[in-house]
Amino acid sequence: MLTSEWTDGLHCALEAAQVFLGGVAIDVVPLGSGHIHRTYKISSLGGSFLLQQFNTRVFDRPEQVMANIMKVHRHLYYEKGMQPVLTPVGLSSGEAFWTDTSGQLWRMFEFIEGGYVPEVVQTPQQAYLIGRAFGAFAEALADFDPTQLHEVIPGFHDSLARWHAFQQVLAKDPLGRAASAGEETDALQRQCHLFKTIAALGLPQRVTHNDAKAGNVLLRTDGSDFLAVVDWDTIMPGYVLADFGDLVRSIVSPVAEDDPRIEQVQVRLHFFEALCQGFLSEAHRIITPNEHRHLVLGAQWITIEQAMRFLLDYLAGDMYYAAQYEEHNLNRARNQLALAEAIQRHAEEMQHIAMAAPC
Ligand code: GN1
Ligand code: MG
Repeated sequence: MLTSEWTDGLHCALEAAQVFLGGVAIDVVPLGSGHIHRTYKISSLGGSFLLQQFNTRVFDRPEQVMANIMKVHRHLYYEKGMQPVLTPVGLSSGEAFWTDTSGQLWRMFEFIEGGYVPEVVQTPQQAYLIGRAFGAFAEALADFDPTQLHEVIPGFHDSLARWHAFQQVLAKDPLGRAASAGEETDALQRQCHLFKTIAALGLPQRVTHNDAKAGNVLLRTDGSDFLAVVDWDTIMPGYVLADFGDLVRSIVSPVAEDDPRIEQVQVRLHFFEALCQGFLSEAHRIITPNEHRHLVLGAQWITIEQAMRFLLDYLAGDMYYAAQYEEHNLNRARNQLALAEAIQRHAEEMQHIAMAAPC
């Protein structure tokens, strides 16, 4: 049975869709599993669209997000001829957002047809294609000046600042949850030296996606190729290691990031190899030797950072990542810590594989 919140959501989404499309929307269906926005597929007489209720708590500078997306769209579509490519649909007034009567922001994109997103990556071929999609994305953006983009979430991958914030929340312990997360907190404590190592590498700033997880690539339904990289909200200046790290984090484990069966978390080395082959087959033209040498370190870094983000949110009371049950964010943190440990155990083999891939 539909909850009233859900029904209201559909009703509001349809109203927003009519505003964007001048009244020709005919159907609305909830879509996707993102943590941040609410997403709907809109069918209309003029084709299909993706509509989102935009989360202004996470992105408090929505105009900057859309300004970045427009610039990246122009670069990829007009200068690189990338197709299909994420394409925003504005209002007839030219504005990117519509604000409803309750103050919620809505935005729209063209719907990219013929694709699917695997929830958990099931074959090395999928890992290869997802790697290639993000490798091509990085390559196509390598000549785009990162200073042209807004830093939409300042310090997004500043792990040292996040570590500081984590310790503050831990000390306050607003919900009395710290006692139930003692082991996880200790594990983070043991790993946080990596944050300093990464900051000291002197890596080049590039235009990066910053949410380069497998779920943000559309694959062709027939499995023959990738279609497009989506979810561009966090595109901003960053390190290529962060994107590669998110790819590893979301591809090598056979279970989803919130699976509580942490004994099932492991590194599937042949998936990692396929990912490296795919990513570097495109990105080898732009990656520096220093970046190449540190790809595996990037995977460890981002996985630990993600564990810290989940654990911080658990301690803070699930303010950022939607939690379906009380220990959801704690389980996410446990899962990611187990993955970081597995990556560390296999680091030597992974390094060998990454260096053997074409570059
Ligand atoms: C969030 O909403 P989604 O799933 O696209 C988060 C990412 C995390 C990811 C973990 C803006 O992305 O950074 O890696 O959850 N996005 C933001 O699944 O914080
Ligand atoms: Mg995202």
